[in-house]
Amino acid sequence: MNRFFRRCSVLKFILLAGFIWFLVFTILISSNEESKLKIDELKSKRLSPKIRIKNQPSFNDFDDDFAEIPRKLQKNITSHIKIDHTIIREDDYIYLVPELREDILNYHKRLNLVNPGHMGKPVILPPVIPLDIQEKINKSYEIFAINEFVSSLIPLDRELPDIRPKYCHQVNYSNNLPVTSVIMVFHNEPFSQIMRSVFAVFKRTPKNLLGEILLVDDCSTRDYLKKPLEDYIGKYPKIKLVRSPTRVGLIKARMIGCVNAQGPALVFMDAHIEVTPGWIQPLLDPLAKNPNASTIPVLDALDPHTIEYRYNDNPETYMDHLGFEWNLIYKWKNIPEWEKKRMNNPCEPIRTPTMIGAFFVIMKEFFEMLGMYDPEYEIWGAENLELSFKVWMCGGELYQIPCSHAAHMFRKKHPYTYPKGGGEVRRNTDRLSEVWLDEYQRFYHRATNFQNRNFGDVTEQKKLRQNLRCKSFKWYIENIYPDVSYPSNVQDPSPQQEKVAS
Ligand SMILES: [Mn+2]
Repeated sequence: MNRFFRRCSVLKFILLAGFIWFLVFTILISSNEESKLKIDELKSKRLSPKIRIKNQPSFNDFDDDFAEIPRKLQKNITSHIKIDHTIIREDDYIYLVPELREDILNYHKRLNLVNPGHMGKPVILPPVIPLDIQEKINKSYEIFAINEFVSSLIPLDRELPDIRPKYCHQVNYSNNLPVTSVIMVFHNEPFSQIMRSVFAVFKRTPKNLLGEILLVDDCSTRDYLKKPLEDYIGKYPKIKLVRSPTRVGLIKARMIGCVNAQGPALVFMDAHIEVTPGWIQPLLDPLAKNPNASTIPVLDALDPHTIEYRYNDNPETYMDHLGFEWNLIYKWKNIPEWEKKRMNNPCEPIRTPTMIGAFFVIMKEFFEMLGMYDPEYEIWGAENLELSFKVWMCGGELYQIPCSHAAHMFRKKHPYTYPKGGGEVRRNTDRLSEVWLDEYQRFYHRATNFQNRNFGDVTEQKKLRQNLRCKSFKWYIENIYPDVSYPSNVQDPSPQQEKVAS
């Protein structure tokens, strides 16, 4: 009898276990189906049939690549490449030097190139190019909107000039700089570009300051970003890879990065950026002094055709800072006179009203305290302004650092069509305005013809602002961004508009 019962319970157990397995399996399959559906849905929405073209490139479409190129680089600037550069102490900057593949060396020979891209110089191809190579170049533009073929010819850890102003070499930074997690989000970007961003960090970050490089894959579909990437970065224990199983966009992918990062400092940078010698210490120094500070470097540009590192080293014009216009899109601005007066020398951190989206540094704890980003923001846009307002209004400071330089790839075109026809950016700025602009919202409404657009629920964000006891937008405008420009027909935007920042 006893044995019978035991058998019975064994049978029950087997049946139950089987059932649970079946349940788990079904749930797994259906959730997978669901995520597939979402991606398909997104894909099908992305291009309306009218503009669907053959070989439609898949870009890092949440990104700011179509954003404005800094004004200092819009002018017809020729680059001045200096030869001298900081000597890298080997014991401080340890990384495995990436080797040039046999086929790459072969292209160098065929195209008569010697150390292409060295010191940030443009790669100039001969006037006559063999047909098979021309085809590769054409394909590069088709797929990536940059000359990825040329990019792949340049060593992944190429040398770059030290373009810091002279004064920067004499600055003593805190010897208590925080260890950093560098977070790079990518979606279907070229291998050479991602890895050159990674190696620039490796090569120019003292090993005691670099905790990890966290690559966040926002659901890339290209094969070279799957196992080949894993095999490649397997040699580098400091590189970690997190993959999002569904496409979540830059904003959420960065939050995934933050959650997975060790910190205590976080560097968020696009996966198409090259940092130059001495980049990190001046960015971390203000954070060592005030953990509620956030910093951005001076942003130079990578040329999409020649992969040249382009910069402006004229001390009169090489700095711009960032503001915004009333449609809540950011705008490069001249540094106001009072800010120049406040500084003791031209290389001090400059207070900037807003930050660039491509690159910033913040303490993990502060970023989390600010609620990271509004998680309802979609695709791209407004998140850099949101974080800027939060930093300034909720107890922090935001600085642009003249002694830190990095170049961002500004692509020539942005072929991406937003699933909602661009409505995403507007929806984001609608939310931004509703939560943070207070009585200044009327300028935004006027600038964007706001008439009851639906931007979803912002209760949580308003609650966060209240809980953090953030300052008013009036305070922000008067103290941080008094040089904001108002529409010409506005007589009296704010009674104290004339007040100059303290
Ligand atoms: Mn970018």
